[in-house]
Amino acid sequence: MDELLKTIADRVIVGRAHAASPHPPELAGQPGVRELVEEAIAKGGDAQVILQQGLLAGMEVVGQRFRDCEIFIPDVLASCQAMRAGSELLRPLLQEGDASPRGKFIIGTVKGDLHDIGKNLVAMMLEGAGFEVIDLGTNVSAEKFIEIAREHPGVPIGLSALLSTTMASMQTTVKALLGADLPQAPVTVVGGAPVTQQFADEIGANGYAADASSAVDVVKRLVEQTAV
Ligand code: B1M
Repeated sequence: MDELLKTIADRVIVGRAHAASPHPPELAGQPGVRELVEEAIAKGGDAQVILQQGLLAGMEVVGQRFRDCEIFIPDVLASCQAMRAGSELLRPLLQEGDASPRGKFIIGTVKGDLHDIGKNLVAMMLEGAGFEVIDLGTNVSAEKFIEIAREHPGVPIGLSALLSTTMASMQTTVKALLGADLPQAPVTVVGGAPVTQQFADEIGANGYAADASSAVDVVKRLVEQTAV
């Protein structure tokens, strides 16, 4: 299984989504992330392990290479497609288990920010924990968050930001939600690579989560607190 997980990570890095893909040409005819994840599942691999040690391990390297200017946006997009081909297969498995209905959860990536892989994982894990997720997508304005918060009073709202520049949008959005005339006070959870607990406290967010698994714990805790 270790070798298979390593190959999955390698195929995420080179952006090989599936066997029929022409990219990259030197791997023509060879399995992509989709087939390899199918194989790992068929061999009884744990969905969390495949996600962490296969897909996310690959994305970690992609992030380092992008930062070091060894690869460029088209390469990163190919890796994102490969990551998606695998995570879609894992989605139903990550949703098994403790999935008793727990209410709704709103999530979006803040205005100016197009990164959605982390946000999608958070949404997937919350669905897995029994939440009905309302996913607003990326580049979501403060006005849109307020509109949806008004339609769904008291439902916790997750904001994701991946750029240091869009942390300002996150701050603006939380401030706008707190200042909006909503039927119930908004409950916000923030996260994304540049976001920290300290920043969450500074902007008045109710919760911060460093990764998708801890987002589930934070949201559950906030829901319990608001129900008391
Ligand atoms: Co972008 N990008 N990118 N990029 N990109 C980063 C974020 C960057 C760190 C790369 C780098 O330079 N090292 C850098 C930001 C630097 C900074 O601001 N500090 C960067 C840049 C600069 C840019 C552009 C400006 C590049 C350019 O155009 N010159 C541009 C901006 C576009 C925009 O948004 N307006 C850009 C574009 C892109 C692509 C479109 C090519 C692509 C995004 C495709 C997509 O998402 N559909 C992309 C990608 C893929 C990355 C990297 C390589 C990977 C991000 C990722 O998906 N990671 C990234 C480098 C890196 O992060 N190391 C980078 C995997 C994902 C699972 O992790 O998103 O962190 P992450 O999510 C985690 C946690 O953060 C947390 O849980 C998740 C799962 O554990 N989490 C939450 C996330 N949201 C949460 C919400 C929560 C709780 C937890 O509660 C609600």
